[in-house]
Formats: sequence, structure tokens, C-alpha cells
Amino acid sequence: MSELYLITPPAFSLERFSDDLAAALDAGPVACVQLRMKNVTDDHLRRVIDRLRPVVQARDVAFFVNDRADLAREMGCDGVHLGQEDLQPGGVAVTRQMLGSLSFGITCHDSRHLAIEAAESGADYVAFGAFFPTKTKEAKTRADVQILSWWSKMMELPCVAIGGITPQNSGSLVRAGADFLAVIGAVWEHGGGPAAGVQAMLTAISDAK
Ligand code: 3NM
Repeated sequence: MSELYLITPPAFSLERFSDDLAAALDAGPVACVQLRMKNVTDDHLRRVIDRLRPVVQARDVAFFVNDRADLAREMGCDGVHLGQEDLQPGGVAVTRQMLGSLSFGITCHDSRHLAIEAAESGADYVAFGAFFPTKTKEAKTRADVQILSWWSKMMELPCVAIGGITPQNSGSLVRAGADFLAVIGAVWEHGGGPAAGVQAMLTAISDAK
């Protein structure tokens, strides 16, 4: 059965978002929250981590930061999510060493090769996407659901599915063996609010046959 992996929306006001995040996490089991902020200063990112990390970790949910292995380590986060371009020179193996006890996952787009390389070098999960059209990010690649079934048959390492995932389209990903469904819009842009978004995703996951 897949678990839910929440990623923060592209822009938010911190006070309000902190409450929204708490409400989302209280609505049902979530495995991980990834803070994803682009083009902000280190000071701002530190303030956001300081505010959101306790909200997440107090609920026994893993708190990951996108891109910033240095800040994740410095600020007591559980892990970091990296794009291929965020790897340290020397690749995944060097990054793994730098992270110490932090967990880390890596975007592998639609590439079996990148995913195997990431697994061999010690990543804690691989992420594939985008599975569906998404307005949140200009996704570089489109992944097919078969990459999930191939991966889950071959490998123990967890895989994350991302990109345009909604309650309506998540069934095939669950059935193909996605360990985690990573979502932004389905939760933060849900008409009934983020708690309703989490519940809708969890219902879709448990209904997937
Ligand atoms: N990465 P939504 S797609 C952050 O394909 C991100 O690697 C993607 O947002 C990839 O759930 C994506 O709103 C956006 O579609 C996911």
C-alpha cells in the first residue's frame, strides 16, 4: 500500500501555512513532508525550517528539505531530496558520505539507469515522474506507470511517484507498487482545504484495487 508524501506549495505565507500544515497532518497518516523552496535566501529558509520542522516532527512525520543538504544537516531535518543536478561532484556516493546520518532521496525522472545508480550508491529512495500533466512545475520528463512495477519487482528500495497525482488518477500508481505518492496541488489546492485533500488522497489509496 502506498503512503502519502507531502511537498510544500511553491509559495506560502509562513504563519498561515504552518496552521494549514498542522491541519493536513492531523487529517490522516502522512509519511513525509518535503520543504521545497526555490530562490529564497538562506536566512529565510532557516526561518521557515525553524517554524515548520517542529510541526512535522512532533507528529512523528519525517521532515525533508529539497536541495539543501547543508541546511538539512545543520538544522536537524530528517533528510534531503535532491535533483540530479544537486548531487555533489563525484555523484551520489560522495553526497551520501556528506550527509552522514541524514536520509536522502533522489529524482530519477523516467530513467531506470539513474535509479539503479542511485540505489547502488546508497540513496534511501528513488523518485520517478512526472506521471501526469502538472501545473506546479515544468516537468522535464514523463514517466510511465510501468517503471514503478518494474522497480518494485526488482528492488527493495522504496520508490516515490510524483507529478500531477490526484485522487482520481492515483489508483494505477498504487497498483503498480509506488511506495509513496508525492503531491502538491492535490492537497494544497483542494477546494475543501488541505485536511480534505489529505483525506481524499488517503481514501483513493485505500480504495485502489
Ligand atoms: N517534481 P503536483 S513534478 C516537484 O517530475 C515536482 O520530478 C516533478 O506537483 C518531477 O503534485 C513536480 O501539484 C510537481 O503535480 C508536483
